[in-house]
Amino acid sequence: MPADPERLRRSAAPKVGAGIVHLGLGAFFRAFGAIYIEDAVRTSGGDWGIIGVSLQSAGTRDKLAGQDFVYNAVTQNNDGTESHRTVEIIRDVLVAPEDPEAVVAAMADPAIRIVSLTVTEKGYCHDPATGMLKLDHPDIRHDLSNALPRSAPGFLVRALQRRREAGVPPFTVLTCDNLPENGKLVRRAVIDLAQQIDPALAGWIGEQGRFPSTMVDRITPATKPEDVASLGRKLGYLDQAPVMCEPFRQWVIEDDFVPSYGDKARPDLAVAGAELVRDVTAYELMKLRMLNGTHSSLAYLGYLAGHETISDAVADPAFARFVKRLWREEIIPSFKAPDGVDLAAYADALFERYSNIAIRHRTWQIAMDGSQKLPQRILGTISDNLSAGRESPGLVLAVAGWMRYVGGIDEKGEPIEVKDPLAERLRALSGQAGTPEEKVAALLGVREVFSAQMAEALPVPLTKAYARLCDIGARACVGEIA
Ligand code: CS2
Repeated sequence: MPADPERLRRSAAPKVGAGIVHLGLGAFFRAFGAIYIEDAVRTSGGDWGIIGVSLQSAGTRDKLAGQDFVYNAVTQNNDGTESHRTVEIIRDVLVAPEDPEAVVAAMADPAIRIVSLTVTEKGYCHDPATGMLKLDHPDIRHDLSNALPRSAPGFLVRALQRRREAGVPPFTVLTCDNLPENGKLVRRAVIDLAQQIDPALAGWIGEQGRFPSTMVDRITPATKPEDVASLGRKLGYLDQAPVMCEPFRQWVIEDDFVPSYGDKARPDLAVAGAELVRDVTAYELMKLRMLNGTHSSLAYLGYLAGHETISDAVADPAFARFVKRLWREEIIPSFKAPDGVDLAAYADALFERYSNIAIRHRTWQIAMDGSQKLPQRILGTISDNLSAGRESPGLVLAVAGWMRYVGGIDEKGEPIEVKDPLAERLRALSGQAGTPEEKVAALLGVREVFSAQMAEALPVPLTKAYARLCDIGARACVGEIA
């Protein structure tokens, strides 16, 4: 079936000018931020076209370029029905490794007022346990001595440097990754890096830059070849780069954009359904702990138990009881709800979302990069429970599940393809240790993941959970706790 850009392009409306550069043009942003921004422009106007940047490979650009950067977002409902819409807000896609100068130049263009990011947890080059920029990270070391960067913080700093030299105000940095206080985190990374390059630049960014924190939420599994084929059959032409997503979406944003742009500082996101608030912290905690924390728990334990997707896992009664117990007994008591939010109802809604059988969200996909995810998703909850004298047997089992997973061998003795920036080190640590106690101790020693306090508090319950996992398997362990 051929591609047909003419049919894909929905309207003959004139293209809006670019106002946003987005770093990390993956499926999530195309199913989420791009749609909010397009909806805002449709209703309220503004030059908010998006220039996407792929920081790694040319794959997305190559697919989108052949169809004028237009693609379909397919919403998959639990009853098996689907709807799709075209998204036309992307103006261009740049591939950073091919031409980093073009990326810095695009970000330095005075028409650009926002640089948004979905570069995943590891893209910030920070230490997950402390939140500090890793000055010894290979990409950061490269960016310190080269004007054309590789890392996301490097691109932000070099583009801000160029704007300052040209007398142009900074852009707002709008991070959309699942990290706690994500605005503060990226601000610190940018200022720390700028400080090494030019302290005056760091001062200027600190004073004039804006880094609102955000809470982002929409389940967007990776697009599979069968999704492309099935959409093509429905449309009668090929869209090579559709994105698949659930109906639900929520975007909570701190309303703190670079003031000198006045009412042109951001699109009218509220009209598109985003919530603009003063402080997003409570929403972030809720989402990271309740959604992402249980996602990761289901990912490791579910994968070990042989469940391919989240919906498969929660269709298993033992896992369904387990995840509900996690919310009720361990997660909800650990933090304060955002004003007016009923956490029990939020948990019920999450369970419904997880049960959507049309969304084939693989446990393996969510299991990726666990070393970067565990602290904010699970360990913070365990730590707060410890301080309050509460136990967290379910979350401790999830951490034990991660430890078993990164060992690289599943319950049938088959290899696991572990994707994680620390994968080799984690596997070696686990492999070299003999008994469950030694394995747990070795992995607890990984300071990027576990603080000294956690490493001291967890050996006994974790070793017990890990040994039990080895003895009776993940499904039975989940059943024991649920
Ligand atoms: C998931 C998230 O892959 C993962 O780690 O937990 O991508 C999750 O689907 C989103 O945060 C939902 O908003």
